[in-house]
Amino acid sequence: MIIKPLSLSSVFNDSSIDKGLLTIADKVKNNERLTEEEGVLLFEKGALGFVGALANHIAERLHGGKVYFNRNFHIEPTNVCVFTCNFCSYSRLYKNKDEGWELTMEQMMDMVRKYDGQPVTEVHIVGGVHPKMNLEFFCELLSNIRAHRPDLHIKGFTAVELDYMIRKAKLSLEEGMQKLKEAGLQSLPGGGAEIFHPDVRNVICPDKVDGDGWLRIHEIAHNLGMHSNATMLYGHVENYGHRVDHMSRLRELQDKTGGFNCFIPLKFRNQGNDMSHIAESTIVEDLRMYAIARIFMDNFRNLKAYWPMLGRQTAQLTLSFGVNDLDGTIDDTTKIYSMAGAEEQSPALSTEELCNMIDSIGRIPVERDTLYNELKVYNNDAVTVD
Ligand code: V47
Ligand code: SF4
Repeated sequence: MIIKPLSLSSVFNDSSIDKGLLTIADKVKNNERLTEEEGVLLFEKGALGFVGALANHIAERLHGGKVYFNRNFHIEPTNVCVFTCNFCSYSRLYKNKDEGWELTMEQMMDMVRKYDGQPVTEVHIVGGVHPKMNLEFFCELLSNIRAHRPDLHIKGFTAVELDYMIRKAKLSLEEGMQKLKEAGLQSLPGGGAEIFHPDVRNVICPDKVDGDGWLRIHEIAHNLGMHSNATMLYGHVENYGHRVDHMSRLRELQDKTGGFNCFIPLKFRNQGNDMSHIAESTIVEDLRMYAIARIFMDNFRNLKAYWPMLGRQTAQLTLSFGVNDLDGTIDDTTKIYSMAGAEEQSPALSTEELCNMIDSIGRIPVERDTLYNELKVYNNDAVTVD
């Protein structure tokens, strides 16, 4: 079934729309930046159809009908973690490490070797912050992967993991990042950002790197020529002002460095953590979140819906609300979201399934690499994958 979102012109013909929202629609038409106040107004008053029409207009202006995905897998070295984020269903404290996992170098290299001869282009490394897995260990992992599979792009370690391992090695952030880059690190994933504002951060994840620290590490990575992603964990105790503040700070850094590849709103999932009493956001609120991110983040070309967290059906819906990227095939190599109650208990999609998700709503599937270079455009009606 082809989904046809509302056009931007239909918004101007609707006499019931608030004046402030019409000013925003005008700005979108003229490709102008929104203020933070306008961002909050969109959250407070923008109906789903309205924000969807604006977001879809922007996505089509940037990407035509193209939707990106990649072929990737994850390595999660451990879920043992020194931090105590209240939303996390995945980690185990060091004193309870027997309930968790700690992969050895050999086990991780076996995971890499499993993909020998397969056309995966990216490995995403992310995990808990283990007090005994240090900078040296991870540099060795990076060089081993680089030596075994030089064509695989290594996207690894959140700013939270990096901050801890570099400080523990008693290096400056610049020195630590340089060392990791030399060992083979090419990009940073967007995790650990959560909500930057201290009023929220001190409630949901008080003991890990703060918002300024997260941004600083990404700025250093960008200055070293690496790219990175940015996330925002939404739908818990934050208000709309906190979301806009978070996006605004990312927008500011992107103006400065241009180093972010994409923005990824992450929906809070409430099973098995200390915030289980908080209801999850509705699908309507999720779609509004994606659409408003697309409208507000005018210097981020790519907006990603991470399907293992949203579930494939909601992820497919986001493609009509400004999203142009679905992440990757994953191959059942991540546990972060299945442990938090996501629909996808063993997340894996074949390239064919991803292409069909995109093609069946009238969009064009495009396989990309980590840096959004196009590898293959699947523009036939019947998608066949080699
Ligand atoms: O920082 C943890 C989130 C993140 C929960 O860069 C939760 O391409 C919802 O950032 N409910 C780590 N979210 C994963 C991540 C990521 C994932 C996919 C792609 C990329 C990328 C980055 O997972 C954490 C936290 O924000 N998270 N627990 C939870 N209960
Ligand atoms: Fe540790 Fe990351 Fe979980 Fe926080 S979100 S407890 S840093 S694994």
